[in-house]
Amino acid sequence: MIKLEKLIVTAAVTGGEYVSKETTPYVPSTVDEIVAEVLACVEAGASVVHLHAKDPETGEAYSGDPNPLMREYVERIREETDVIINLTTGGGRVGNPPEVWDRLVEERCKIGTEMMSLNMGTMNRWAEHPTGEIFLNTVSMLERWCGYMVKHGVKPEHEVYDTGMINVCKQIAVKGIVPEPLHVQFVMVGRTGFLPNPRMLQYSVDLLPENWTWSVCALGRNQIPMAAIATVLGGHVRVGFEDNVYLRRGELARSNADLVRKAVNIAKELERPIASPDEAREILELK
Ligand code: KMH
Ligand code: ZN
Repeated sequence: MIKLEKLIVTAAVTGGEYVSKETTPYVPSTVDEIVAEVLACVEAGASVVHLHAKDPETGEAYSGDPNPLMREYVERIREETDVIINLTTGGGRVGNPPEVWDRLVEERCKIGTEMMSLNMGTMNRWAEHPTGEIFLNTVSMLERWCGYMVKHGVKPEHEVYDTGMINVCKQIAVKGIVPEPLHVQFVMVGRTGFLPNPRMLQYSVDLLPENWTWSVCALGRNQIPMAAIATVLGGHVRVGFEDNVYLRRGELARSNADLVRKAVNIAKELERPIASPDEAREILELK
């Protein structure tokens, strides 16, 4: 039986280290641009927005302490809308050595975000990245960061790139570090992670405990097709510039809201209703 729970659409509007004005001139970069883009995505049907801190001039990942900028995003967005905010922990590391990451993450838990991404394992990077060729997310880091999030009432969004990371999520749950049900996002990046295809998704969903919620984030031209499959299977979806800047082959999307509209229109054709931010809070059991 396909669960017809309302669909949570997440818009990853800013992108991290891989998205700048070089990638697309449409990436929101100043506080005003980011707030406007968030409002456009909410209008289009997004109930969660995922944010990284951006250099206002270049649209590159902000280098230095990202928390003051993220606090400004949160405060400005809160003045305008009740969308769920989901701040990154994978980004925000440029110019910040590992020994300060714990402090930055714990501080970030206290600036009003309801969710934060948490990458459930260390990975090789295939593309040039300002923080080097290893994406460091050790188990001890994850356990500490989950602790901060639980302490400050922030729901982790467990970013899972392969089936091994599903086991890490289960360990986190078994050890009582994060209360169940967990929320998992299958990040179908190809390369060193999940191949973006229906069989891989179904196999991975079947490995999750029944009551956990899950979402799909796929890159480039796979973003919308995998969102469609997740919509049919009863999962939730993430779209937006962080993972894909194209509206269709060869045409840049002028706004993240265009990508939100694509996902929403597919859901409507499939008669899968769209969750409001408050309905999403209920589904995700946000405090
Ligand atoms: N960049 C995405 C594939 C994070 O920001 O911590 C996953 C992500 C992780 O958004
Ligand atoms: Zn991110």
